[in-house]
Amino acid sequence: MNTQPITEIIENNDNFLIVTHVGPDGDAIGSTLGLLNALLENGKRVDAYFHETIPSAYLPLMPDNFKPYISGDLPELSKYDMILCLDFSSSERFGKIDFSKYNSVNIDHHPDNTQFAKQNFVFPEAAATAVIIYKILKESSLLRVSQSTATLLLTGLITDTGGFRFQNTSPAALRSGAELLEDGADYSLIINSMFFAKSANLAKMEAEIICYHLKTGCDGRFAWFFLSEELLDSFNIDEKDTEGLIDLIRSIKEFEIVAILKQKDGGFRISLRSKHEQYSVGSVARKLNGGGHDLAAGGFIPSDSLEEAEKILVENIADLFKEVVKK
Ligand SMILES: [Mn+2]
Repeated sequence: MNTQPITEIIENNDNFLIVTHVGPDGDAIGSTLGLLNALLENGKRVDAYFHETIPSAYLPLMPDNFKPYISGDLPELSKYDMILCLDFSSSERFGKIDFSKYNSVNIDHHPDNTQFAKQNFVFPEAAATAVIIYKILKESSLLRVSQSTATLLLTGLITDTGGFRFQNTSPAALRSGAELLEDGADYSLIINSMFFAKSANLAKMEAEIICYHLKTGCDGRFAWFFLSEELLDSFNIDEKDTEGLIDLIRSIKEFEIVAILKQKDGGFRISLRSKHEQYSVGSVARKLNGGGHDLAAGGFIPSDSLEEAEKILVENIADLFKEVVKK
């Protein structure tokens, strides 16, 4: 993983904009805010942009002085010397901007990255984009990693590895985790904010999902549920606080592949997770207008009918199980 060219870009430029994907997850937020914090602390001019407000679970991890630097409206991109695009594989994950027209740097770990920026640095071997950012900063003699930067970057690493449970938990990932702790990352703050902070309402909604909304197919090897607006409303849950919901069903032994469907933009958005590398949900997602990793991916089925979307999804998963048997 040669990150030296990115270190040089950051050292030799000023006035950055950092952006990440829609529906930001822990790695998107941790790497964006970690890099924002590091650049601010090292005297660079920098803004960050998120499409939506940051999920409330992350607020305890954010330094108080961040607000002025985080924009809710997309700023004029041409006013920045350098745009740093973190943790997203294609410009569609951002919203139809041709980044190649700007001084843009794509820093990502998704294997299906489309190299959409002017300069592209994609490291699929990195467990999280936060690990790449950490290496960029550590290799610089000019940039210092403070405790709050370390906390934000470790948040990205811990969330993208599911608390060091997912297959991307490599020796390098664990080493980066150890080094971030040595740099003063606040481990208990991260763990308490990410894993022990579920609202009672969310816990009740999870119980309702398991009891009444879960469906299974493919001889019980595939499970999914439809997360409707009505369900969210009835428990007073904000959709952006449901990132961990897929693990609710992934944690169940019997299911090898799991999915959540949400109705969006004239169709159904699908989050997919697999427990076994031979069943690549990334390959299913690519057939369903999406993409991602082998074990974690997302797609989209354009349809008004939940029934139809579920039928298409189950057929695709059934094909995946069959293909592997044939091999
Ligand atoms: Mn990531």
